[in-house]
Amino acid sequence: MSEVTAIAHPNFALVKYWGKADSISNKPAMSSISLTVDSLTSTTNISINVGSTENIWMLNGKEQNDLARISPVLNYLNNISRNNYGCIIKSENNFLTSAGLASSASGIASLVIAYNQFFKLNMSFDQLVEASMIGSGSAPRSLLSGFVILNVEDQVTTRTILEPDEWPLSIIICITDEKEKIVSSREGMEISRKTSPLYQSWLDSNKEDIQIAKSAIAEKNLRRLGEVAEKNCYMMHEVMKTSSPKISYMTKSTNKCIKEIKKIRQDGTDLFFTVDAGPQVKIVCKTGDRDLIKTKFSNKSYITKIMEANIGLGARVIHED
Ligand code: 2P0
Repeated sequence: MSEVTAIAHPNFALVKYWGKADSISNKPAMSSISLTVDSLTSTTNISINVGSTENIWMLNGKEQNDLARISPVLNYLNNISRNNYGCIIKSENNFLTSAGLASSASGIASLVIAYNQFFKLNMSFDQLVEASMIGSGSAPRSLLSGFVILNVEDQVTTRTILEPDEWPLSIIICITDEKEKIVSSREGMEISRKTSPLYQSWLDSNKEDIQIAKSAIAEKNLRRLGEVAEKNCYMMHEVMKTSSPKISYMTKSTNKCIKEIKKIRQDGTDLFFTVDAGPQVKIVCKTGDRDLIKTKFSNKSYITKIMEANIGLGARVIHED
């Protein structure tokens, strides 16, 4: 085989991961629930770097000097494949990289799936989870479709709770700032774990948030899911803000966007928001309400771009040659 390409979508957490239990396996300190987002894509193409044992990583067309972000994953995979080849790894995102849209989750998930296929490793699902997690604690969720739970209570388990076609929801992504973030999630969550006085209560509230979100998803109750997702989102951002140094991913534009969402809800449309490690606002709504909601944001000066998506599929191979 001369090359393999795999695709993965980012996932947005409704009950979020912010803090690690272990920085080597990169195991999250809390469980999380996400939804996989279909129109945003990371693709990774793998081929052999003929005549060399060196790995080359191209991200969005640019050769990366520093492979630190993917080296631990490649080491894990190389230990299974025991190959002596260098690889050329070409990763492309069709959306903003490192701006709070979960590009590392989809990037790593697509890399793991492409590598597994290229070297015919037949890795078990648990191994795929383990490899992905080493690269990004949220990446195992991008292996799967729909609403996904990453449970870390005893052992790590990852599974789809609800498939995309079981509850037709849409996601509207309001981009408020296209710059790459200054504090990476990895740095930020370590700062929070070590310094935020709210970190322990953030951990303690995780079980209950997971239970509420799971039952809201089972009931397909958008209002109840929205309440717990917004509460969980605010709490994560409070943990960030009370860290030392303070971490602020939300901006004035983020807050203006949230204010408009609350107004739309007051006017009778069911929707909710979530915000991750970046200033962009993700809205979850019924697919039938999507166009109406989009028009409410079409002329807002604090939004630079609006993207839309439905709930998507897990990581998969799309091409092999
Ligand atoms: C999440 N985030 O649950 C949370 C919400 C951002 C805010 O997982 O250090 O890129 O590589 O495990 O997975 C982003 O963190 O961090 C993230 P690492 P990752 O989606």
